[in-house]
Amino acid sequence: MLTRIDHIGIACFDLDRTVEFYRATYGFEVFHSEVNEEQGVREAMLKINDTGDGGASYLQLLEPTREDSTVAKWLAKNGEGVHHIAFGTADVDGDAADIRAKGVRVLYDEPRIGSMGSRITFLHPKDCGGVLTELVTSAAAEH
Ligand code: MC0
Repeated sequence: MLTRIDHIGIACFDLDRTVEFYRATYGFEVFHSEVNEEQGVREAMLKINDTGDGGASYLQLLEPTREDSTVAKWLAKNGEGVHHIAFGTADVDGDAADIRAKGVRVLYDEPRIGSMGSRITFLHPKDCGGVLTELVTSAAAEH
C-alpha cells in the first residue's frame, strides 16, 4: 500500500547552487547527500516533514554525474524542474507487482538501491499521464 509522498525529485544543473536556493528561500537544510553511481546522480535530500506511516517526505535535488544518465538527458531536453514523484510503501515488491498487473510498465524486474539504502523502482511516465513515478521502500521500513 502506498502510504506517503516519499519525495519529489527535482533535476538541476548545479546541486550546490540549488541547495543554497532552497536554504536561503525556504530554510530547508540538507538531511542527507550521496552519489548514486548506478543512477548517475549526485543528490541532496531535504526533509520536509514526518509522515503518519513512520516515514518522511523529502525534496530530492538531483544533479547528473555523467552525460549519458537519465537526468542529464532529461535536463538537456527540458531544463531544470520537477523530474519525478515518489510514493513510499512498506512493500515495493508487492506494490510493483500489483501495478504491473494493471498494465503499467514497471522499469525494473527487481528493485534497485536508492537514496539512503532504500529499495526503488520506477513506472514508465508514458503509462502514468506523463509523470515519471517511483516506488520506494525506505531502509528503516525493512527492519
Ligand atoms: C523521460 N520522459 C519523461 C521523463 N523522462 N516524461 C516525464 N518525466 C520524466 N522524468 C519521456 C520523454 O520526454 C519521452 O517522451 C519518453 O519519456 C522517452 O524518453 P527518452 O528521453 O527517450 O528516454 P528513455 O526512453 O531512454 O528513458 C526514459 C525512462 C528513463 C523513463 C525509461 O528516464 C528511466 O529509466 N528513468 C528511471 C530512472 C531515473 O530516472 N533515475 C534518475 C533518478 P516523448 O514524448 O518525447 O517520446 S534516480 C533517483 O531518483 C534515486 C537515486 C532515488 O530516488 O533514490
